[in-house]
Amino acid sequence: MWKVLNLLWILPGVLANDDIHLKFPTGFTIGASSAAYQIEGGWNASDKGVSVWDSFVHEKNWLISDGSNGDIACDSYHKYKEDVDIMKNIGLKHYRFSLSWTRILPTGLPDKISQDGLQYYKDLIKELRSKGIEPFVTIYHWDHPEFMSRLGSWTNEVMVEWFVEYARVVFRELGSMVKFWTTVNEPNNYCEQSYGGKKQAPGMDLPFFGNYLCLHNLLKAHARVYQIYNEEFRAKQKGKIGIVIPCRHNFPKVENDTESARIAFEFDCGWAANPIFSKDGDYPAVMKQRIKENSQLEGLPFSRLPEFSPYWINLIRGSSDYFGLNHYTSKMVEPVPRNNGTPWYQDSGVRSFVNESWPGCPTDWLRVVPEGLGGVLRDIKEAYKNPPVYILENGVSSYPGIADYNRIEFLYGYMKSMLLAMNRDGCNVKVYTVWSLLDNFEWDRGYTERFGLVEVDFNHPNRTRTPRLATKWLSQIIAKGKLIKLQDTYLYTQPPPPQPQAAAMFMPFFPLIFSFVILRLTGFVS
Ligand code: PNW
Repeated sequence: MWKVLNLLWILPGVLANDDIHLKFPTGFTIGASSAAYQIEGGWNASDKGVSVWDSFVHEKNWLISDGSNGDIACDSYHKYKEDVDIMKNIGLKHYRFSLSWTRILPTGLPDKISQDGLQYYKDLIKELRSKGIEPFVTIYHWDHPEFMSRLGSWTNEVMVEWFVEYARVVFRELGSMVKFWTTVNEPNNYCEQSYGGKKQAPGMDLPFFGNYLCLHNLLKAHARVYQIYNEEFRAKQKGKIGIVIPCRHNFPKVENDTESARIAFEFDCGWAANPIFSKDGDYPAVMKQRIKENSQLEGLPFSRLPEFSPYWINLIRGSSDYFGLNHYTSKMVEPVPRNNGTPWYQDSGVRSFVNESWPGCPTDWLRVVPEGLGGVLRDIKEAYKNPPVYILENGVSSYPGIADYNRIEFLYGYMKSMLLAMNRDGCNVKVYTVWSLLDNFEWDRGYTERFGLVEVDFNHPNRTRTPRLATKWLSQIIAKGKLIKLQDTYLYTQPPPPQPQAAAMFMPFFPLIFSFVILRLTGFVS
C-alpha cells in the first residue's frame, strides 16, 4: 500500500508536464494577417484617392530603408484569389486584412463612393467565405486620406466624425458579410511612431505631445464607431467589433520591482487600453499624474496629456467586444532615479531596454522572448478582468530563402507560452493570428524585412509567391489541433521518418516512468 501511495509523489510532476497543455480548445482558430497598404498595390487603380502613405513614400523616399514604396507591393489587388488559395492550402481558418479608406472613398468623404473599390473587397470576402475562411476586417490600418494630413491628421479632432462617416459606409456596404470588425490598428504604436516620430506617415515628429493628441482623437473615433455600430447595425448584422492594441511584457531588472513593470505596462498598453477596458474609463492614473507633473515643471498651465470629459469617458469605457492584442517582443525595465523638482524620465520615469541574452532576428527591435506572450496575457487578465482576447498579430522576420527555421521556432515558443497561459492559467484567448501571410511593404523598412509565411519575389512582375517551410508545419498543427515541434513532424528529415506513434502515446507518462525508475534505483520502491 505504502508503495502505491509513494507514487502519488510523482503526480505533481506529471501534471506540471507542459505537454498536456498543448491542445487548442475547440472553437479556437488560427489565421494570418495583413494590411491594405502593405500588400494591395493598385495605389491609383480605378478612382482610388491618394492616401497619406502614397504621398509620404513618393515625396520622402529617403526615409524608406530601400527607397521603395507600396505602389505595387504584393499586387494583392489583382492576385487576391491566389492569396486565398494559399490560405486554404495551409488550412488557415481566418484572415485579417484592412480596408483602404481612399479605395472606398476617393475624396476621403462620403460625397463619392467608389463602386470598384467596394467591389474589390466584396470579391475578396466572397472568395474567403467560399473557401471557409472567416474574414476579420480592420477598418483603419494607418492609411488615411492625404488631404487630412494637411489638416494635422489625427491631431485634429475633425478626423473623429470623418472616420465615423467612412465606417458607416463600410458597415452599410460590407456589414452583411462580415462578423468580425476591428476599428483601429495599434493606436498607441501608431501615434508614437507617426506623431512622436518622423519615419512613418504623416511623420509629425512631435514627441510627448503630438502622440498624446493623436491617441486622444483615435480613441474618440473608435468609441463613436462602436456606438454607431451598436445603434445602426448590430441588431441586423450581429458582428463583434473591437480595437487592437500592441502590448509588450515588461521584466523588472530587479526581480521584485513589480512597480516598474506595472508603470511600463501602463505607459505602453494601458495608455490605449485603460480607457476602454478598465472600470474608470480613463488614462492610467500614473500616466495622468506623471505627465501633469512634468508639464508643470516645463511651465505649462495644462498637462500635455489631454483630458477626457465625462461624456467621452462614458462613451469610451466598454467600447470593445474583445481585447485585440498584437504582440511581438518584451522589454526589461528599471526606474530612473529623480529628485523632487526634476522631471520624470521620458514622462514615465522608467527606462526600457533589451536583455542582451534574448535572441534576435533580422528586425532590430524584435528580440525573441516567448515567455513574454504568456506574461502579457496574464497582465491583461489581471488588469482588465480576463476579457476575451483575440491575438491579431504575432510573428517574426526570417532570413532569405524558404527554410524559415527561426520562424517555426518563434511560433512554436510563442504559441506554447500562449497555450500555457490559457490552459493552465485560465487566460481567455479565442484566436491566434500570424503576422504575416505574405512578405510585404514593412513601412519605413521597405521590403528589407520578411515577415511572410509566404515568400514574395518583389523583383518579378508576377510577384511570385512561394510558401515557406513554416506553412507546412502550421498545416500540421492546425490539422492536429495541437502544438507540435518541427522535430515531431515528417518535415524534419527527408524522406519523412516513420511516425513515432507508439512512443508518442507514452510521452505524457514519461515523467512518471522516469520518476519510478529513479525511485527503484534509489531503493524507495522495491
Ligand atoms: C506591427 N513593437 O506594428 C504593425 O501592425 C504591422 O503593420 C507591421 O508590419 C508589423 O508590426 C511588423 O513590423 C508593431 O515594437 C511594430 O513591439 C512594433 C511593435 C509592435 C507592433
